[in-house]
Amino acid sequence: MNKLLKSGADVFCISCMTSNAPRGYELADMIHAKTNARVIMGGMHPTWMPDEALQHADQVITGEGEKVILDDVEGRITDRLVKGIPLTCLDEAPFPDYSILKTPCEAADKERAKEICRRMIAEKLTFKETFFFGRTDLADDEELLQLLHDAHLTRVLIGIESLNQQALNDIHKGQNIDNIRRAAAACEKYRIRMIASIVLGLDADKKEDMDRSIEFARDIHAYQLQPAILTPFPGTPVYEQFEEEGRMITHEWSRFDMMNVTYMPKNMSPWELQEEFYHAARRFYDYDSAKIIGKLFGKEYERRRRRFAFVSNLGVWGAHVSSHINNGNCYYELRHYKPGDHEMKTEQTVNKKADKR
Ligand code: B12
Repeated sequence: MNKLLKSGADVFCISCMTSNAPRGYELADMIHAKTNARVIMGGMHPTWMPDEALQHADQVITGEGEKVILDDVEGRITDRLVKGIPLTCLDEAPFPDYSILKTPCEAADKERAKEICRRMIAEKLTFKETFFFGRTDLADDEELLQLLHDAHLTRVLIGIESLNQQALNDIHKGQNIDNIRRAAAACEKYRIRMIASIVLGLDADKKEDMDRSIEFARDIHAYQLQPAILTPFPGTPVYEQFEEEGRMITHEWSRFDMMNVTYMPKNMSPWELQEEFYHAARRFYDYDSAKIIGKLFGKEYERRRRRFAFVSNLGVWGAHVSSHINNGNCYYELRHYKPGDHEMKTEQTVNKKADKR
């Protein structure tokens, strides 16, 4: 950062998701304190909380930045709050060079995806492996699966979310369990390893549902599990709903990273839900399942999976130990949070108080 501060730059652009917004604000304040540079902020969080971001930035650009960023940086736009203009065609973007993607790109357009894979293969734009986001309807297209494999797109994140159909309906996820099974089998056939993403804490979900989802992910030979605690991000309907129902238990944005409980769940306490997150990691990453992965995808992946198992068990253990130590850490606060309590005091709040002293 010091190097950047001394660079003589006259504009700094900072992008923030919710969980790193506090750090973004800290950097913006530091830039203002040490330089005369202008700070422009954008991204998910400033888009939904522009007034908050404007307390630290000179200008905030909401929504998509490409079409306005140049005018803004070069001083032709001077409003403090700037509304981005959506791109309809990637070629309208000033930079970087997206020439490989010549026509409008639709993420769910399979023919377009095939075209991109073919170009990647023909122009040798492949890496050892590349990770991508996919949907269960991949299973219907063997040609696409083969091309993905050949372009080394061999690790795919698919949102299973829940095995409870009511919970799936509540989040408008148009898929069912059979779709997921079929997608997993199809990926396995083409040696594409699946990362199963599961949301923990949907209102319709009970503990048993979450346990079933983890079992299911093991059953379909998912290579990785991405358990995500339901996180009501500002700007989303679920955030509005939980605010209205008085269920938010913290507004410390750094905790909004899908790994920490930030609201009062419907069917359990916040700590029980946090424990489910650890439980998911521990159940999924065990040494037996590493062996199965080794048989399916090779020894290298078995070794990687063993490392995952080790690291996740270590993390689980660390969080559990912390939850018993009353030094203001977030796990302790979460474990001891009672319905009706005020907002959780977290490490950050405690540290800020300590800084003031
Ligand atoms: C790809 C992706 C990732 C990738 C790459 C992340 C990255 N840093 O680039 C990986 C897999 C690493 C990842 C990780 C995480 N992700 Co992610 N990810 C996405 C995903 C699918 C697409 C993001 C993307 O690239 N969009 C395309 C680009 C072009 O759009 P964009 O980033 O929004 O930027 C545009 C505008 O916002 C604006 N803009 C952005 N920054 C700036 C800055 C300035 C100055 C200006 C003017 C404009 C501007 O202009 C851009 C161009 O139009 C989104 C979901 C989605 N559909 O958006 C989730 C998403 C962004 N991820 C999310 C989260 C929570 C995470 C993690 C915290 C998860 C975790 N627990 O680890 C980590 C954080 C990692 C990190 N520190 O960056 C959340 C963020 C929600 C929020 N409000 O904070 C999202 C929205 C998914 C969700 N759950 O809803 N992620």
